[in-house]
Amino acid sequence: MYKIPSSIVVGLAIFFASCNNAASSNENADSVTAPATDTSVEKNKPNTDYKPAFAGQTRIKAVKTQTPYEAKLLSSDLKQPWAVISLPDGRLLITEKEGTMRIATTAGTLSGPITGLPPVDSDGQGGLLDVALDPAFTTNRMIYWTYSGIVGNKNLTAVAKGKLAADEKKVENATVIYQATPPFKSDLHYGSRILFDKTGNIIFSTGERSSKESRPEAQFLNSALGKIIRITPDGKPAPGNPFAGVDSARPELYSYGHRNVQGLTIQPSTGDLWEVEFGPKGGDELNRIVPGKNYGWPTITYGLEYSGDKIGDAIQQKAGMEQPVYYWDPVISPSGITFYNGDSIPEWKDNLFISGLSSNQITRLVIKDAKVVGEERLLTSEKKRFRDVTEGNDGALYAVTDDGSLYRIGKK
Ligand SMILES: [Ca+2]
Repeated sequence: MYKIPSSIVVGLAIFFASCNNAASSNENADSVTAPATDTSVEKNKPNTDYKPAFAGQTRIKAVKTQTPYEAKLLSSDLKQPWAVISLPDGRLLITEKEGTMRIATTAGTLSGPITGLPPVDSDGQGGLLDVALDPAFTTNRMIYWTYSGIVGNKNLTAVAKGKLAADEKKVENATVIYQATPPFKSDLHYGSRILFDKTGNIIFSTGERSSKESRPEAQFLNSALGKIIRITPDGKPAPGNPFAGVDSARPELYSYGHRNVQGLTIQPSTGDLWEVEFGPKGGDELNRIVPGKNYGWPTITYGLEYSGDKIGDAIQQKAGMEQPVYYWDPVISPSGITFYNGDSIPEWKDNLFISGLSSNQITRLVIKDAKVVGEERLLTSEKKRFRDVTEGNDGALYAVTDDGSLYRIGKK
């Protein structure tokens, strides 16, 4: 059996003697320390004086993992990985931003690049994004992925499918099944994560492409920007969607009013759909998605423009618009998310794990009855931009970083 050389075992026994505010990097160079009575992991000053809609919506009390665990660096040889998911045999399927995939063993051995995917526009935040397995993957080898597609001199989030060849070197018969129109010329805010729901349909996310011109489309029901979308494996609107039969609304829409959803997962214990999305300066959000609901962007937000200007009417709550279950100010830059469903670290059961980019951490949230009741920051000492996190078939978490690293985080 392959043994991890001790030289690449890092972060040994990260017991987290304390929640280290020095390592919880954010973009606020001028932040000041909050009062000592603050029991949350966040010690930096918020960007705004906005008040939460309910107690516990932000800066919940810190919790600490008690079971000894460790983070192992399995590989540093990925090329800008964007997503990591588990294959039925326990290996990991990883997307790379420039348009290839690789398979990694849980010992960190990487395959060569898997090719055959349609071209991606990998400028800026674009590229090959997330991937999901067909529920019948074991027999049909079908995979589905999201990516930044090129349309003339514009671009958009698209969904494609294809068959992972038996030799695992290419994807066969790649077919584009959905394009999140209208296309727009931007290299920002494509979303995107993709998964299958229990009905065998696909749920995936988009972004609103970031510009002030495209941003209002998050509220438009005739646009696919800033949405969570539910389609069949052939790319048609899925049966039972909330806007089916509503004039001028697209029947593929599932929820709306989103900014840039880069985390999407189903909670195993409840079947609920959860997402995280990037806020602007402040206002990163965790939402529990109810079909047909409006999640508010850009009308309501707990953040500011990057310039510091207020957004819209500077309101945080409005009738008919959903409140986030939780928000962060300063931001954590939430990317992938997964619920831990393993047994090896008992206190992690049904907790949500969030890979963070600018925050250089993996956030652990304890969730009870659809409310956040505790927060912890993991792997802060690694100083990496964590792009995605998933649970392996062995009950450990696996995470990828922008600099090409693959980590295993599990019981020590
Ligand atoms: Ca929102």
